Amino acid sequence: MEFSDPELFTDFTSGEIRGSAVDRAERTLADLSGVFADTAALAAMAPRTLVYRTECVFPVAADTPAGLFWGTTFIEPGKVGAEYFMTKGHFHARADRMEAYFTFAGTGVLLLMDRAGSCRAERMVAGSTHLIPAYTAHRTVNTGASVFSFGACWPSDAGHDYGSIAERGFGVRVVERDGEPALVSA
Ligand code: M6P
Ligand code: ZN
Repeated sequence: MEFSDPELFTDFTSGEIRGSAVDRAERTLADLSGVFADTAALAAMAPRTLVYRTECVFPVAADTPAGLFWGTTFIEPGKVGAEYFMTKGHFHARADRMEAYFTFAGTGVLLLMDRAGSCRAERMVAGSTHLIPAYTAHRTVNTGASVFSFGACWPSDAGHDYGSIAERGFGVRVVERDGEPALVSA
């Protein structure tokens, strides 16, 4: 028997994942309609502006029970009006599934919303580790001036429910006020 080399590497300063099976995806402003509050500011921006990208590893098919997915999300610095760039955000389609987030670089906020619409906002800084409970929507926000990156590990049968947030909205937004991030009820 011989030692084998690892198939995947994660650069813990940036979150970049290296390996043959890395799936890359991008979300531009055009992919995020309905996400940002200031539609006039949005209309003045280039629709192809990159908001975030993901590098993910899917070792099993989606919906496989008891498998794990792994990935990094990189959110660009930027705002639409006063509102910082952020992810679409989702509940899990199998809503009882948890997820782990851990920050590599930059500064951000993890917004959490339970099924009753009650919200929390946790600061994310390098090394911060966030165990997202079941039945809890999650969205991440880049509140800094550089790329904000964080890792994620979630069950392969969790799925994404974007529809509930599209219908009900997220109960809190993160905006810049006097040069600082501030929370406002939505
Ligand atoms: C993390 C994980 C992924 C998610 C991604 C972007 O990497 O939670 O499942 O897809 O963030 O978030 P969203 O899907 O809400 O745009
Ligand atoms: Zn999730």
